[in-house]
Amino acid sequence: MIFLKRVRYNRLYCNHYIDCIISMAQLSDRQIVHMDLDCFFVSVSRLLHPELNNKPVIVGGGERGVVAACSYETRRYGVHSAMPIRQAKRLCPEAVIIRGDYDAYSSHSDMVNEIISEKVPLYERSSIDEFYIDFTGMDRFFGSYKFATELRQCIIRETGLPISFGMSANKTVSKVATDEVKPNNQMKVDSGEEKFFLAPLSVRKIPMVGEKTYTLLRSMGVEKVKTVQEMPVELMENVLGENGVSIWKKSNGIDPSPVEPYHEQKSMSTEETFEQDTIDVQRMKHILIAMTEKLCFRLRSERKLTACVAVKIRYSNFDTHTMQCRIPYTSCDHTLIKYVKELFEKLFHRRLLIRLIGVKFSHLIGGGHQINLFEDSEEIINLYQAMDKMRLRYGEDKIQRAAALSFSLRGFNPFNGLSKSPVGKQTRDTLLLADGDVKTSAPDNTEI
Ligand code: DCP
Ligand code: MG
Repeated sequence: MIFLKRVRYNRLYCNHYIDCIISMAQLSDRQIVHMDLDCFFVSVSRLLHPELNNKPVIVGGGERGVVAACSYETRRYGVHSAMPIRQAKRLCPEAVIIRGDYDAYSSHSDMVNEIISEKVPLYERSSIDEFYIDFTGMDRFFGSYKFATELRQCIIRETGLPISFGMSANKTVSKVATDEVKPNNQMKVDSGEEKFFLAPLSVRKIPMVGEKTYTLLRSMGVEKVKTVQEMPVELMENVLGENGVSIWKKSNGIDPSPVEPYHEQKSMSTEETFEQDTIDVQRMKHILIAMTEKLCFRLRSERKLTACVAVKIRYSNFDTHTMQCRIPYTSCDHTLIKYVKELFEKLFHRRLLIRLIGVKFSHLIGGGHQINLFEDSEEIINLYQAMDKMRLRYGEDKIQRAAALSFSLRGFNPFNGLSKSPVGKQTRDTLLLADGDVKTSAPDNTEI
C-alpha cells in the first residue's frame, strides 16, 4: 500500500516537474505585459472633480455599504476594497467618501481599451481596469519593453489616468510585478529571474491565494513564496487539491496560460416557448422571476452588472412586443425582478394567449465584486454570496425565491444552451458578443 502510494507520488512528482520543464522551455521567450489602472474609480472621479486631488478618497455605496475603491492615501491607514465603509471611516476619518459613477468608469475603461486595441494585435481585457498584452515577437522590431513603456505613456497622456505595468514571460509573474510597483510605475522581470523575484514575497501575493487559503498556509508555517517553492508539489496537492498544484506552479513562476483575445459580451438573455399558449398572468410572472434569478446568478458569476433590462412577449398569433428600460448598474435579483415585473405589466395588455416570454440584460459591464454600486451593503453582498455559493455547490435550482419555486427552469443551462424545461417547450439562451457573434442555444432566431 505504502509502496503503491509512493509510486503514485513519484509519478505525480515527475509529471509536474516534466510539465514545468517543458512549459518553461517553450514559454520562457514570451513577452507578456499586465497593465492595471491605479485606484481606477478614484482616479476617474478625480478627473471629473479635481478638488479631490491629493485628498484621501473612498468610493463606496453609502453608510452601510462597502469600499469599492480607495486612494493610496487611505491605504496607508489600512483601508482596502470590500471593507465596510464604517470601518474605513474609523481607520481614516478624514477620508472624503463619494458615490460612484459607473457610466464614467465604463467610458474611461473603454477609452483605455481603444488605445490598446489600436496599438497591439493581441490583448485580453480581464476586468474593468486590467489588460494582458502579448508582445511576443515584437522585440525583433521594436523592443517589447520600450513598446510597452510608450503604450503606457500614451494611455496616461490621452486619458489622464495613472496606470502601471509588469512585464515577464507569463501572466502570473507580470500581474504580481504590477502590484509590486504600483502606483504609477512599471517593471520587467527577466526570463529566468521569475523564482528569485517571487521568493521574498508573501504567499498572499500569488493570484488565487485568497483570505482562506492564506490562513491555511499560515497555519502550516508558510508565509513567503520561497517556502512554497521549496515544498514538494504533492504536499501542496494533499492540502489544497488541484488548487495546491496551481499555487505551487505559480509560486515557481510557471504559468503557461495564453493571453485570450478579447470579446466583449453585449447582452445575455433567455426565453421560454410554452408547451401550450397561456393567459395565466400569475404563472408567467413566476416564470419571469425564475428567469431573472438565473440570469442574475450568471451576471454575478461573471462579475458583471447590467444597466438595461428588457422583457419580450409573443402572442399566439406571433405578434411580438419588447419593452426595455435603462437602470442603475446592478446584478441584484430583487432590483431586477421589480423592473421585469413592471415591464411585463406594461407590455401585456391585450389579454390574448401568450406563446413565448423572455428576459434580456444588456449594457453589460465588468463590475469587480460589486453587485450594486448604489445599494451595496454588507448584508446584501453576504446574502447574495451565500446564495451563489450554495448554487455553485449544490446546483442552480437548489435555492430560489418562493414565487419561482414551482417553475424551476431545471433544464436551463445558461452556459451551454438548450435543454428541455418542465415549464415550456423550449428554453433559448443567448449571449450576444460585441463583434456580432451570437452564441445561441436553440433554433429560434429572434432576438429581443
Ligand atoms: N472594484 C470594485 N469592488 C472591489 C474591487 C474593485 O468595485 N471589491 C472596482 C473598483 C476599482 C476597480 O474595480 O477601482 C479596479 O479594481 P482594482 O483591484 O484594480 O483596484 P484599484 O484600481 O482601485 O486599485 P489598484 O491601484 O490597486 O489597482
Ligand atoms: Mg486597478
